[in-house]
Amino acid sequence: MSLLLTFLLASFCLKTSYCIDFDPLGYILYCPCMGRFGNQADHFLGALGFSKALNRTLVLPPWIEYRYGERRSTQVPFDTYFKVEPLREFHKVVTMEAFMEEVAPIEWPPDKRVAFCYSPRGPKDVESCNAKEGNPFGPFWDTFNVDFVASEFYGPLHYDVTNKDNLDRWKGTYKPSEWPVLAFTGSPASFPVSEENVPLQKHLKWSNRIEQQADEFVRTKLPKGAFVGIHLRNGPDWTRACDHIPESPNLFAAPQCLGYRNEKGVATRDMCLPSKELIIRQLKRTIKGLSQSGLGKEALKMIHECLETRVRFLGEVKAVFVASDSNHMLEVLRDGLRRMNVTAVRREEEVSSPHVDLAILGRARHFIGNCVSSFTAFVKRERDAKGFPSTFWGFPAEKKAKRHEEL
Ligand code: GFB
Repeated sequence: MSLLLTFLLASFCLKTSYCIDFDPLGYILYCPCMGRFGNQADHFLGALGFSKALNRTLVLPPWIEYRYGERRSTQVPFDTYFKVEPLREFHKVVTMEAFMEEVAPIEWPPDKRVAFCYSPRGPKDVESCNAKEGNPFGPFWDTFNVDFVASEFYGPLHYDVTNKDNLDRWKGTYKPSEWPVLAFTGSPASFPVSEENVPLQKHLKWSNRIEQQADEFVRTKLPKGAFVGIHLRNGPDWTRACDHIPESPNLFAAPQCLGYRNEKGVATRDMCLPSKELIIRQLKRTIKGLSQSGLGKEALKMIHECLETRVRFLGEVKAVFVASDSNHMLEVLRDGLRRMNVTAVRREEEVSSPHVDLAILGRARHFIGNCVSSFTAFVKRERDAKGFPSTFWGFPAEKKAKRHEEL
C-alpha cells in the first residue's frame, strides 16, 4: 500500500508543475454560494481563517459569477484574479481544479462525498443539505462533477473559532482520519467578514493579468499626476437595499466604518446613497485637503511604497477615477470639479471586469467608498493593508454649518 502511495505521489509531481502533498490533517472545501464578488471575498477571508484554525488545507474555490441572460452561474478559477503563492505563505491552500484532479480521487472518492450544512436545507420532509439544489449550488458542484451521497448537520457548532471550546469541538467531532474532507454547502464564515479576519486581506494579491490591466489604464487613460478613486454604488438593487437603512443600523459591510458594535454610530441614507451635492462637496474637500498637505512623513512613506505598488501619488490631483455599477455621474462630476482643474474618468469595459476597477481603486492617492458596500470593503481592506488612506461617503456626518458654507 505504502509503495503504491509513493508511486502515486511521485507521478503527481511529474504531472503537475508543483507537487501536491496529501494533507494528513484534511481539507476544507466550500461553495461561495452567497452574493457577488464583494460578499464572496468577505466569505473567503473567513474561510481562510477557519481553515487556519482547524489546520486543514483550504481548497480555493472558483469565484461564482452571474452573466446577463444566463440561467446558470459561471465558475471562474480562483487564480484568474488572485495569485496562489502569497496565500501559501500564510496557510496551506490548493486550487479546486488541482484538488479535484489530484487529491479527490484518493481522499474524496465519489462514495465518500458528504455535504456539510448547519441543519437541513430545502424541503421540510427531507433531512438533507440539498447541496446542489438551485443556482449557484447545482452549477458550482456540477463544474467538478461532484454529487453527494449523504449530508452531515454540524449544528450547533459554528464558525467562530476564536471560541476555543467551539474550535476543540470541531477538531474532536470531525477528526481528519475519519473526515479527511469537510465540504460545506456554503462558506464556513460570517458576513460581513469578522473583525479578526479583516487583516488576512494582505495575503490576497491580484493576478498578473489584473495588475497589468489596472496599470495600463492608469498609464494610458488618466492624466499625469495623482488621482482620487471613488466608488459610486447606485444601481436599482442598491437603491432598494438602502430603503432598509432605518431598521438596519449596521447593514451589509457597514461595520467597516461604524464598528462591529455600532461604536461609531448608525448607518444613514447619506452613507448608503449619497446625493450628488454631497459627493461633490466631499470630493472638493478631499482634493483641497490633499493639495494642502505637503510631503510630510506619511506622504514620503507612501511614495516609497508606491515604487513597489505603482501607486500614483506624486503631483497635484488631476483626476477622479469613478467606479460604479450603474451611474458614474461623469458630467456632474466634471462640472462640479471644473474650477479645480480636475477631470472625472471611468473604464468603458468595466461591467465585464469589476476586478480591474477594484485594482485601480487600490492604487489611488485617496479612496472614497460606500461604507455599506462589500465591494468598497474589498478596496478599503487592501488599502489599509498597504497603509493607504480611505474615507466613506457621508461618514462622519457633515456638520450643517460646514455644508452651507461650501454650497
Ligand atoms: O460585490 P458585491 O457583493 O457588493 O455585489 P455589494 C455588487 C456587484 O455589483 C459587484 C457590481 O460584484 C460587481 O459585479 N459592482 C458594484 C460593480 N460596484 C461596481 C463598480 O464600481 N464597478 C463594477 N465594474 N462593478 C450587495 C450584494 O453588493 O448588494 C448583496 O452583495 C445584495 O448580496 C446587495 O445584492 C443589494 O455589497 O455592494
